[in-house]
Amino acid sequence: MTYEFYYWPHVQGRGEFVRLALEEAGADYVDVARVKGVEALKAAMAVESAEPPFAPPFLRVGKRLIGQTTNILLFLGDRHGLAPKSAAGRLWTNQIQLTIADFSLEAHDTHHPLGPRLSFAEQQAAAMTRADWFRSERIERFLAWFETLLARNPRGPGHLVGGRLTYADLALFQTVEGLRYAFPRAMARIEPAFPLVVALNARIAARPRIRAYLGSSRRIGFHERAGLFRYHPELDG
Ligand SMILES: N[C@@H](CCC(=O)N[C@@H](CS)C(=O)NCC(=O)O)C(=O)O
Repeated sequence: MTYEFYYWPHVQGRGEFVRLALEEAGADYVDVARVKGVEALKAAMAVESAEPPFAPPFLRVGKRLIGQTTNILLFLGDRHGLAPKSAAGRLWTNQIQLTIADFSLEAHDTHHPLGPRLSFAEQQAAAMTRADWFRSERIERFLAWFETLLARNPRGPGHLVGGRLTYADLALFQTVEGLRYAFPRAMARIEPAFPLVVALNARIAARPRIRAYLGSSRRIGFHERAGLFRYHPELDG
């Protein structure tokens, strides 16, 4: 079965968490808007359904449209062995993923603290205040939590959950990569204190399917003006 994945073309955004899971799973999928254009995405959203998604990303599985990034990952985790099988393990992985969603939204809010209707220039003063807090407190608070999970994992520090890769490992990888892109100076200062997170990142990047994906044209690059993680030198430091 071929999944149809729907997200804004040319943007990593939240869609990238799903793309990474699809790629690691070796799933058969079409990134619809990248192939057919954004109109195909809008058309899928406009279809009358009793269960329409609120916003991209969403995944078509047969007749079903599954929305919300974390919910899509819950589904893919079960289907493709990217999550534990037990209810407790699935819940814990979901909890970690929701925290990654919080973290990446806070990263987004550094460049657009007043929302997407105003340009960066129009909200630069607020962005600098928000970014200062993010850099001085929030990055460390989140990374310390992930470092603790790795250190306390009864199956060892190789993964966030249990002894095998989960979608949460992939999502943390994407988040750390995004932070390195958006806050290179801050991350160079902060990340050495979190060696288990750094080591996990390196292992994810070296996984054969992930390495192949990152080197392919399917991987959209980070961008200064699009996505959750954007580089503005004024916000780094
Ligand atoms: N919590 C949702 C957020 C979805 C979301 O905000 N999608 C953005 C793109 S990343 C969008 O297109 N939003 C349109 C809107 O909110 O009207 C998720 O994780 O999927």
